[in-house]
Amino acid sequence: MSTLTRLGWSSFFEDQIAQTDESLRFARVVEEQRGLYRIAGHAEGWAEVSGLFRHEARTAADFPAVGDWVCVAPADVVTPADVARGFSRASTRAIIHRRLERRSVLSRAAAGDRVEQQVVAANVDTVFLVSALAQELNVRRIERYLTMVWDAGAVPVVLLNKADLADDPVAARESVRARLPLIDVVALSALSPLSNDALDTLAPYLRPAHTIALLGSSGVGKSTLVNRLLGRDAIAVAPIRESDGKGRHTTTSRQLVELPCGALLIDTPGMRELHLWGDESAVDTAFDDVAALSRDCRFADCGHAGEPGCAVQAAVDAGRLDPDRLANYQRLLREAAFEARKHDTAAAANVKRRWKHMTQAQKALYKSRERLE
Ligand SMILES: Nc1nc2c(ncn2[C@@H]2O[C@H](COP(=O)(O)OP(=O)(O)OP(=O)(O)O)[C@@H](O)[C@H]2O)c(=O)[nH]1
Ligand SMILES: [Mg+2]
Ligand SMILES: [Zn+2]
Repeated sequence: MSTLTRLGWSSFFEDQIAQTDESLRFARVVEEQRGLYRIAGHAEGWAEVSGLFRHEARTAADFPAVGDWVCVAPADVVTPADVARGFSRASTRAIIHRRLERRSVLSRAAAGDRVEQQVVAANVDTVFLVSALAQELNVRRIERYLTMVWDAGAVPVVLLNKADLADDPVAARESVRARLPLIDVVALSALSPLSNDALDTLAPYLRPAHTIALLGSSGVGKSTLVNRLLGRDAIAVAPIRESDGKGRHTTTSRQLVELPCGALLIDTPGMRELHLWGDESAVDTAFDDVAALSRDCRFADCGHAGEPGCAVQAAVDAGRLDPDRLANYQRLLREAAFEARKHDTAAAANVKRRWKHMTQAQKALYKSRERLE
């Protein structure tokens, strides 16, 4: 397998470069740290985007993210010969001139002054949605993420980690399975070697050049699982705080690692709550001050637009809430509701696409089972 193929290159990307300069080199972003990108492929090491790239980018989502394929100019590439001549990879940065179109993209709503789309991972085939059996499972929440993963163009798999802490992990898994009949659901413990049962279910996904992103709240054990699958401790994990059983946001950057089996795993920092882009509750998180005030409104469905007994409007009148902030909140809620409706009208198409994904995944599953037998 060529280096690029090993890293997940496919005809989807090949087709995008048919007419471009042959001298360009291609690489995949395997790590991102504050505007610097570690790349692998035709070029290796750290890279940054060109001035023109930066100039033309309209939103944060336009910039490369882990999993993206990018073009770098050959002059910028540090070859092994350059290194032999004394060029150090640390001091020479490749320049990224272009990001190829994404086959799939996982985004979340990033909370700041305003809610912005933040790309969590690009060109992902499968998403391992990780929950911990230590806490009470919220299947409705998992269901919502499933839809969003499908909409992002990836196939979701539900991983129930920390089976060692559950009274009856098999029953827990079966009840989730009953609710989500189309989805592979695995109960496992990342602290011990995976059971044959867990490996059987995961094997079809853990195949060469297949990109898998791990998503889930902080502390559910995503990095521990990556280390388990890697067979070594490559990523730092931290103990759960005793006081509240919550994680500490140990992982702070996203990174793609190649497993011995050839699958490509993207570890992501846990979100306090998993708020994917297009999720109305993401707006509430970014505006939790407004959301908290609105609990005191007389009507549960108060639109904070002149209704009697509106606690939010009262806070604005009293100068305790910036009216611009309220306006932003309302605009974003409308946008999120619009997005949700759009998804509803596209429901038929989604179901079709979902089935296509499912049948593809099922096919792969049966094929790999044949191989295993
Ligand atoms: N009992 C038990 N503990 C686990 C298991 N998997 C992970 N842990 C522990 O849970 C804690 C958090 O694990 P991490 O892997 O850092 O969690 P994470 O999801 O990567 O967290 P963030 O990086 O903050 O998003 C660590 O103390 C792990 O040792 C498991 O299967 N069983
Ligand atoms: Mg982690
Ligand atoms: Zn109100």
